[in-house]
Amino acid sequence: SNGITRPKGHTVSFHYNSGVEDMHFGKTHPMKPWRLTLTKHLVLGYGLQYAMDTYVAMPASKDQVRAFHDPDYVDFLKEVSPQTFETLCENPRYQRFIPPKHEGDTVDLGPFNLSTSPGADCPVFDGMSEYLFLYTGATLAATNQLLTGQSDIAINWSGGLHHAHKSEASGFCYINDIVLAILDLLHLYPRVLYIDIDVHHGDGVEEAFQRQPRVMTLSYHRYGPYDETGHKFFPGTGDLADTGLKGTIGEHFALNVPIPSGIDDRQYKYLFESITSRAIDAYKPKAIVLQCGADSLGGDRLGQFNINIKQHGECVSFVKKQGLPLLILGGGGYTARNVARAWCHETALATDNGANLPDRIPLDLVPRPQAFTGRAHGDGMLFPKFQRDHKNDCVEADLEYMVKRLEW
Ligand code: VJV
Ligand code: CA
Ligand code: ZN
Repeated sequence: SNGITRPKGHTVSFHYNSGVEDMHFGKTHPMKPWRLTLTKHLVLGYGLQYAMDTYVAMPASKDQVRAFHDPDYVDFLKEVSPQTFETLCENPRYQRFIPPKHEGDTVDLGPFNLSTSPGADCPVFDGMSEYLFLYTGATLAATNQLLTGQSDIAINWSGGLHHAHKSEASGFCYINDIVLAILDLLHLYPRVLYIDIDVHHGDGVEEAFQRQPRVMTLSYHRYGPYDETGHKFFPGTGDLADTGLKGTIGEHFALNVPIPSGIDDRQYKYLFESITSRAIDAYKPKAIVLQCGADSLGGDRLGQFNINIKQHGECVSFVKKQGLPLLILGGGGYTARNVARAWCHETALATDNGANLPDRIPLDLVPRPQAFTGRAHGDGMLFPKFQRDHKNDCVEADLEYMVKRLEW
């Protein structure tokens, strides 16, 4: 055999629908669903399917999505395509969702922060509606698997879209599958901890539960003063002082760990383990949702951290070690080969096969990028070394200060 075994003492399930793969946000848009194809082939190439239960996800229903999102937004998302966009925009029902124009806007925005302009964060593209309801369906199936006790760990790498708001798309996210999952978990578990290691702040999830003490959100992210171009790192929220909505019972149930660029493995490990363990000890969650955005890896096209796959994976192992029902989701990740390596490695860790992956990947089972559509996907070689390093702006004293400040 290939040395891959099922974990002893816990069950892992993997939820996915290949329908999410062949989507294109736009020619040079950083979000490439094709990274999910690469991840799947790497997982299968190693034989990790033998270590877990694999399920083909069904699309989420409109009713399921309405548990968080505005019904008008849900109908729009279900109907929208590049062909129907303009007509839908004329519909009086959606007028109140069209934002006022700002001076210097580079793209024309329609309702819900959606746009057909090629430079938009949240473009309307062919097949988009199917894509959205499929990644959401996979997250809800994974959640249900935990709720019914059929899995102890459930994985959906196509989910984890943490920026979407109730009636607005944001930062490549349209449906907030994480919020929907947590709402379902609250039916059974009195307290749910949400942990977010994507390089961006998990603002959509934090906002959704800002008045809810039964959900604690904890995001680690790049954050800092304005850069040379006069912009803040997206989305610009998640200050250390932001701990939930003041004056509500939700106050103190949001935690934010703002991090300068270039943080390395050792520094990240120190922050992640000291803060996460304090949060768990104090809050005593009964289930955990872990968003594993891979844009916190060194060499990411959008990210600015210098952490390696090994440390990214150690975050997953650290959370798994708590022995609580665990929903593992994807998120960002813009250097596709690294995303696939990280998420395959983390699938192995979840199934206790971390030590069983041979150093050499089974290349014959990993499709080469050219094999798909002939279109340029932007990632030539599969696994070259990280190409870009970010200057380490982390001052040790600041990291220590953050850990101290988060004591409560
Ligand atoms: O920084 C922003 C917002 C702007 C306005 C819109 N323009 C396009 C970019 C600047 C202020 N948006 C971020 C969004 C990051 C979303 C991260 C999502 C996640 O990883 O947390 C979870 C999945 C941003 N950074 C880089 C870009 N947008 C970007 C967008 C493009 C692009 C290049 C960069 C959109 C289209 C094209 N190129 C062709
Ligand atoms: Ca984060
Ligand atoms: Zn991100």
